[in-house]
Amino acid sequence: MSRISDPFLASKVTTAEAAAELIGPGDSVGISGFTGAGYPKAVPAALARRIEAAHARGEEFTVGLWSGASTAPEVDGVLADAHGLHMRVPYNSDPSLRALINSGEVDYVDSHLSHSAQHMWFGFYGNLDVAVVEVAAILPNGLLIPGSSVGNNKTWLDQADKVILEVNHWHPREYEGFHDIYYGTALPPHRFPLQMTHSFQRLGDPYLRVDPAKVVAVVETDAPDRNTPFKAPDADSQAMAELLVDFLRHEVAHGRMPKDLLPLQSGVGNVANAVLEGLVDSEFENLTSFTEVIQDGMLDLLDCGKLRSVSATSFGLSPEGQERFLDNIGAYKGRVLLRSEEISNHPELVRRLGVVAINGMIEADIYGNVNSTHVMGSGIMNGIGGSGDFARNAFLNFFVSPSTAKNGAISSIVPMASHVDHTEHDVHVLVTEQGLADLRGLSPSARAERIIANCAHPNYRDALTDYVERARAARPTAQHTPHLLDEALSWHSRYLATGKM
Ligand code: 0RQ
Repeated sequence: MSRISDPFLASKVTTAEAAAELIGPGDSVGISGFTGAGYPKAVPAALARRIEAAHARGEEFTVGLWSGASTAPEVDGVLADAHGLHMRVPYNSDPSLRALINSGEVDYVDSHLSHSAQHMWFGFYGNLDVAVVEVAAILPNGLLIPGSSVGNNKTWLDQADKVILEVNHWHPREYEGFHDIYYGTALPPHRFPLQMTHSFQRLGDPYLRVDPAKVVAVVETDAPDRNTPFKAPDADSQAMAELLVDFLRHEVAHGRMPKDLLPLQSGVGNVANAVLEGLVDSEFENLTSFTEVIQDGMLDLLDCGKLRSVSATSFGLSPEGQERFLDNIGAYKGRVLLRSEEISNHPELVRRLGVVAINGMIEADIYGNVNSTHVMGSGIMNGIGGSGDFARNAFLNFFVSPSTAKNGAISSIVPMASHVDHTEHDVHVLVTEQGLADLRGLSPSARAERIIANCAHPNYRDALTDYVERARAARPTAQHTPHLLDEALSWHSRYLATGKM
């Protein structure tokens, strides 16, 4: 059955190659896609081929790439391999592109995801020349049924000079009704409050809108999302998940949270998934989620009836999870909503709803500053993503990581973080496989003692304690956050000196 019911837009159907011809050197291109879901499957690859051909003729050809968040090898990977990018915003996790960012070839603007749309409206990123957005179908009236992610699609469709649509037959037509697209955002000083007091409340419509006059091409595809398989949670992830779920019990017992908890946000990855699995086996019921990405663990919680509803901006399922979702799609309707990322991650909503935020980290220092993004202070891993949107405004936040990295060669608890994404003022609870440190209400010195005792690996505890004691002794009149500046960062360079990084 045709997925393109609008006759005018149907007249725009063409090939990916012809569509890619409409993107020129120096253009800024806004694409759909978030955590490997809902990215365009055909046009970026055709663009990469066009760029490679131009380079072979000795012509310069790069574009700026704006997305929702991470995409897939078919977008960031092929464009990086073609050396076709000069700028990337707001998030990347592709290894080929990471290498080009870290070598200085590509300018990367690693930004809070809730900021990325408004920074575009404010004009901080310049003009958006082309949007390439994947959808599930086009209705007779030209409205668009979004696909497996929403991300920044609404903004790119609104703001781009030209629009290329990819209609992907792989997405279920039954996606209609799974989305909530809010068109009420305005620029300051004309903003209204977002009237949401429950995490599953709708603010907008199920459809994306596009001005048909801007649509220059429509390309049909039938290709799956990236759908990366999950690793089974390892012993460390399970240990962290148990500590975290126990701590939620402790909070309920102390009357700080209702027994059905508060809306949960969980970052992507192994530990987050293990926490969700831990909740499946727990006594908690009637849960809600106000998050960014729906992973397999969320489906498990929905399937067992413990999770009432989930609000997010994207799926991030394994192939098995995807199959399970498609097989039972009717059972998820009315319990899953995908929204634009400026809403899924909105600070106003995260604060009002009282979200419990769980995110990974690269390292934390003994005073509670958290580094989510940089290895050894300089090279970027992925980006801040939504972690700042959620953590800064959460009712309660957790940062989780194994206590060591690189097979124990480096401690994830260090005297001074080599880069800070979440400051000591924002961070509530640190969790490693060694234990959990509740930092709320503690001074920096008390935090240092608790983090070293509870979270640091035993191999590094004495050295960290020795550091704090010597720092205290060195400057008796500067005891608030004692540091030995010349030594603090040597914790990182010691590992660099091994030549393994
Ligand atoms: O490197 O892949 O080369 O082996 O960092 O680390 O332990 O596999 O953990 O996959 O959970 O990622 C913070 C990166 C953790 C992630 C981060 C090295 C380690 C490995 C990955 P290799 P792990 P995870 C909402 C939330 C920011 C965005 C965010 C992240 C690699 O959670 O990107 O929170 N967060 N979004 O070896 C040197 C250390 C290290 C280290 C880890 N101390 N020193 N290397 N590594 N710790 C979702 C979105 O926004 C989409």
